[in-house]
Amino acid sequence: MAAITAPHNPISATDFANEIRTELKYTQGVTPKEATVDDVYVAAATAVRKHLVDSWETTKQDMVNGNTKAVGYLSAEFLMGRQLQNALLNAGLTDQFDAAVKELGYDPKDVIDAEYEPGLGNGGLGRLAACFIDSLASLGVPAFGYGIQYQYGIFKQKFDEDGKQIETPDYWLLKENPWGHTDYNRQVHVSFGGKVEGTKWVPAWSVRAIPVDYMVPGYKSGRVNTLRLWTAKAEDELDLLTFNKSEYTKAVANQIQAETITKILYPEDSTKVGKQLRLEQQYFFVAASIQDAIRTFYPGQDKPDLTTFPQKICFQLNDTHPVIGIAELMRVLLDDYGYDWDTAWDITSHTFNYTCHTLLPEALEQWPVSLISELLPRHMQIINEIDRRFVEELKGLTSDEEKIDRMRIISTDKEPKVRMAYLATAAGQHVNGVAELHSELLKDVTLKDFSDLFPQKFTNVTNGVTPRRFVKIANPRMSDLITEGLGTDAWISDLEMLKGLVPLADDPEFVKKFAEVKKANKRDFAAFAKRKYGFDVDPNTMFNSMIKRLHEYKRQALKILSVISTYANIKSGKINPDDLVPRTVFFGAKAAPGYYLAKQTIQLINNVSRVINNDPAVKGKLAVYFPWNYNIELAENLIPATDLDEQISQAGKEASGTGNMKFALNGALTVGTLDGANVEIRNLVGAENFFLFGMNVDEVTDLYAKGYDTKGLSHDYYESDPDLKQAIDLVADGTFSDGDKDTYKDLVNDWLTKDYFMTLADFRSYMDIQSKIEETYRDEQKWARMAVLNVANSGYFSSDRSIEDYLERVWMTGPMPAHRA
Ligand code: 26V
Repeated sequence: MAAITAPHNPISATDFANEIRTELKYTQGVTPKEATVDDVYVAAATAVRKHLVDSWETTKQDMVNGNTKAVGYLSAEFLMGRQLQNALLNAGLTDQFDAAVKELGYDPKDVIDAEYEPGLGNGGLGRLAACFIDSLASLGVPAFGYGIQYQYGIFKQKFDEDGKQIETPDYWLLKENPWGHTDYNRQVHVSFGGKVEGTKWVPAWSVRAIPVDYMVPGYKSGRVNTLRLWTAKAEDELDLLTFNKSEYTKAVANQIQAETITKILYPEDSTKVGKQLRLEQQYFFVAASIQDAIRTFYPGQDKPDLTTFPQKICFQLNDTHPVIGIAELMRVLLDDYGYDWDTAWDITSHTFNYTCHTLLPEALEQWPVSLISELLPRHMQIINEIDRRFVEELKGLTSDEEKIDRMRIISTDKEPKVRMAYLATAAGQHVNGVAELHSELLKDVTLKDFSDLFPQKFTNVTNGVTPRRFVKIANPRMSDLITEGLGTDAWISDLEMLKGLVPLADDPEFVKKFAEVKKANKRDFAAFAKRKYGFDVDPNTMFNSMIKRLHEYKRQALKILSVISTYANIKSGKINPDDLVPRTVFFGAKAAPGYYLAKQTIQLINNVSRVINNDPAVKGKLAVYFPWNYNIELAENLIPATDLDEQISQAGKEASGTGNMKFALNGALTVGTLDGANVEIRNLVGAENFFLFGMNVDEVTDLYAKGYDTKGLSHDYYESDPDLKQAIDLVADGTFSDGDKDTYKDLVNDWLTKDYFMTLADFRSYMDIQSKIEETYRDEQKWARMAVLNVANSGYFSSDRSIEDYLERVWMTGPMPAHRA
């Protein structure tokens, strides 16, 4: 059966303008004359939504009535980005919108710009979830995204006059949110605390979980899935009895306690936060989602046959955050539906799969048994039993007692903890890493004992990104050129078709056009940077970007030290500035509020930027900009304008990276280490089209074995490399802190005594590759040709391909048959 491809929407621009007018009147209550651009945005969003409602409805019906297993993507983060352009694209209304809005007297760009970007995620993990639900819908796979409707997203970042990061709250719901539909009629209840009597849980308190539903329209699939984000409300909004006694504060206490659960996204990423509230958040959203899945797939049934549950839906655990769901499904089956342990376990273990997104041991969550016992006493009982039975199973597989001890779900230390990654691995059908190298390291290091005994559970699914948002929408010029080159726009849903561009890399005409697209994108970005940040960016320089969370392992320090070194060598005359390729370096990065060294690095970058940009000696040769509050919007603007992308993490630390894929797909060349998905990018685009430097995983391991971080070996690198020494000395001597020698002393001290992520050890190799980069860049034609080859060979990194891999290797399901009215 041919898949349905949503036709270009047949309505005219004039009709769409009328629909917007109708929404202005009936939704916003304003006349076109009174309307502001914010009104027009809400009206347009509401109008587009209505074009998607029919498909949304049929998708839901077909999912429940059909027999294609659905996917429930459980994720504490969904970093969606703005919705309007994506909704227009998938509704086939982009052109009508442009014309209609102009007819109403507005610039379409301003209307798009009126949308406030929701920041319900920290970084790569949350953005991946957003790409995945886009691809699930585009492939026509029945799926729910389940997560949390935080009232405050990731903090807004500003810099103070010293260049320090300041965090301010992100109250995104202050602006109208036309995409989320709060469905009070579909609330469920989630309980906490209390005690167990025998095996009966008597909770102490509960909250209401209210779904806020978002449409997830597929691209040309005719399908619209649902993202369901839960918001917490008190059971009794207000305690009237107390209120009548005039104890107002006490009367609203319940409400405050309940609403705190979904108040704010934890701004941490990869660091320990053993906070009760975080466990409350995790349990809250998975418990609500499990109830929701049961009622969705067994509508109106009091005593459903839940042995069929794994045929209805499988849950993907996006990292350890939703892993408490395993104990919750067991509890529901045992206590609410009366199944025996073996049946309940059989259902549960066939329902969950787990994706690990890290190799940093500190990011693998472990919850103290004491905390779980207090908040979820029945779940702790169940986890104890899972652990006991797991140990029994292990005894049948190995006689190695130490190994069994290492593998226990509940650690045996003084303060025992539940290792959530182990629980997920023991209970789930599959465990996957997010890039080939990462999956290998998971098997060989992080989860080695498990992969030795359960090799069949382990697989890899390399990450991907959605070509709709990150190519078609973000880079319209290049998209048009690709469509022209291939003679079709079918590549947007079949990204491997980009391979068809390979021969065009040898067509000077095409390569020239490609280079012109990049130049135009750079001019656009310069205008955007001026408007938004007041920066005077020179679009005739090389654009060199490093945008990602600020973390030591990602090594923004390496980049800034190299910039300092180049600057110092120009100043001292060692480098003739006329020999340099003029370059503008961009950073975008948020640091977790409690991450001290990361925050010092931010301050250093800002001050290097201030010094360099104000020094006439390097004017026109070297500039550094650090636009604050890095978010999806900035990524969408900067990536298409970038010539050179930095992926310079210490080998073995970045699980995958997804920014690297976005850049390659937009014709930036990568300077990078053999880490995460860089390895696969390099293999596909060709080693000659990738700037490789630095140690590989084995070399890193050897250097640790020699005592690099424990014996202070970094100091040797400092002493023996005059460029490195000079750069670090400038940081230490106050050049970037108005003469104050203390500002960066902890950072400098860390570099010289520990340098766990081996920034100093990789410095020389990083500097050496720069000359090759410059030499290549000087040959415009050559650089552009390499860029074309990067695009042509990166089709593999579509999240559509990732989802196809999950379907085949993990979920064992596929698209629904196309809908027939
Ligand atoms: C961990 C934690 C732990 C404590 C509290 C808050 C919090 C929030 C997020 C995380 C997850 C850290 C793992 C993570 O973000 N991994 C990234 O996942 C990307 C998508 O797979 C991948 O491309 C990046 O390489 C990887 O760092």
